[in-house]
Amino acid sequence: MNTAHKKPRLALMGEFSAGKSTLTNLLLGAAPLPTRVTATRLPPVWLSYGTGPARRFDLDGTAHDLPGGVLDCVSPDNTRLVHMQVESEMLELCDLIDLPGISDPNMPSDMWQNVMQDVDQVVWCTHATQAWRQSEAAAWESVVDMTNGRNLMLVTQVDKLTSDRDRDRVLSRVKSETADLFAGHYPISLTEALAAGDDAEKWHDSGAADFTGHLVELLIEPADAPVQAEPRPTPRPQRPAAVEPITIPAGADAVLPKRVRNRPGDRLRTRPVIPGSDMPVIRDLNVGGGESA
Ligand SMILES: Nc1nc2c(ncn2[C@@H]2O[C@H](COP(=O)(O)OP(=O)(O)O)[C@@H](O)[C@H]2O)c(=O)[nH]1
Ligand SMILES: [Mg+2]
Repeated sequence: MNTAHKKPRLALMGEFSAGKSTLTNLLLGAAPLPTRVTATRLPPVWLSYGTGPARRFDLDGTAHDLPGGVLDCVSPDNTRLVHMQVESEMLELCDLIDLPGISDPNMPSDMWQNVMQDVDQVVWCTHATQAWRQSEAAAWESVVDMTNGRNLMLVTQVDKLTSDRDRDRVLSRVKSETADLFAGHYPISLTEALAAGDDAEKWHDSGAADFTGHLVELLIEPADAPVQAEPRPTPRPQRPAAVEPITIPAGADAVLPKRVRNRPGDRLRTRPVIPGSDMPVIRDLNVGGGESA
């Protein structure tokens, strides 16, 4: 773990198709990443705050612009890392890294492991219908000590478990098997969270409110504070109409920040915007390129 940088670097990890790219798009309130079962397998995508062009770094570290942020020509065979900049409030809090699936046979095995050296904390996405497989436990064991301990487990696609009993069973099994390995465990339906729009009750019911509340707390805690492990359930909203109206800039669909702003003791709004101009990708991954210090 490299602690010289200002903003924490949050990696999204898990098996292929667990929902990492869907979660990235949800957190950003924008959709720069493809999310399909058959989505082209991408190398790690590093997102930071800014307006600069998307770029890919090829295997020898040379940077190439990706006009319009189009990822069509990007594959693990020619690219080690993609760097994209988005003006998202989430990225004022942290850099976000969408990693390839951990046991994807089409990925060079070191593709995500190399990036872990630059990661501070992780949201682990495990698919509810096959949660916490042996391969996940093994991969997590190999990297957990590289993190700062502020890691969350997200049990995704819980809408695919149709009964409450099934959901409870999966969640309690995952919790009991990983109790000491994560600071909190949250079930979520990412598709329901994305569809919630301005409906605070649907946002809550999707699982997104409790999860994002804890995530933001972990991101804004001072680096030397003890890890806040207690989940803090968000009170169920009684009247969605009471949600504070927010002016959303044209084109921005800021799902997370809308809710974050509604939290008591709002710290996001007063936080200064730190443009992502320090290009941590290039310096810390030592892949060369024009902006190296
Ligand atoms: N039903 C349901 N589908 C989901 C959910 N999250 C993701 N998906 C779908 O699962 C597929 C894989 O998601 P993606 O984000 O690309 O997974 P990744 O490989 O981990 O990045 C996509 O078709 C998503 O639309 C969810 O919570 N519920
Ligand atoms: Mg993906």
